[in-house]
Amino acid sequence: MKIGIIGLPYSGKTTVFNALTGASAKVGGVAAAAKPNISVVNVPDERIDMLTKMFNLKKVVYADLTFIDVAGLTGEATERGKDIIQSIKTVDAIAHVVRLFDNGKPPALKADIQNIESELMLSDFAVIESRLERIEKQRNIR
Ligand SMILES: Nc1nc2c(ncn2[C@@H]2O[C@H](COP(=O)(O)OP(=O)(O)O)[C@@H](O)[C@H]2O)c(=O)[nH]1
Ligand SMILES: [Mg+2]
Repeated sequence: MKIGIIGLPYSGKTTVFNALTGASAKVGGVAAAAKPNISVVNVPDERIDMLTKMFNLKKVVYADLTFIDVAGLTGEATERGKDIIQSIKTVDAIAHVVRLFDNGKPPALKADIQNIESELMLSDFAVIESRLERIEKQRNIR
């Protein structure tokens, strides 16, 4: 399963990514154009441990989770934002990190959530528009 971590810059995405995966990706002040951080972690499962023992298995395969920490969503629908949204199209779930700590600016929970959600909606809207255009073209050909 793949999980994409999104949120505004400096919201704590990479900090959450590091906490979840045990990685040590650079936090704070990472260039928006930076490549996404990707890490695959095993999901420990006592039931698998029990079965491994019970059947005396040599190889243990846990389920794994892939976390993708993307940099660069700004809450404004930019070309770069589109690329980033493209890169999370393949994920199974999106984890939206929202800043609740004071970093000089007080938290603005609602506005921050709305910013990112609008960006996602605009991106969906663009997909719908081009799909409608395509359907319209096909209809005219027939
Ligand atoms: N006080 C506080 N600082 C945090 C917290 N999470 C992240 N930070 C700091 O906020 C800055 C931005 O964090 P980062 O994970 O790089 O955010 P990103 O840009 O969304 O990836 C860094 O200096 C972090 O150390 C938190 O929960 N509390
Ligand atoms: Mg980051």
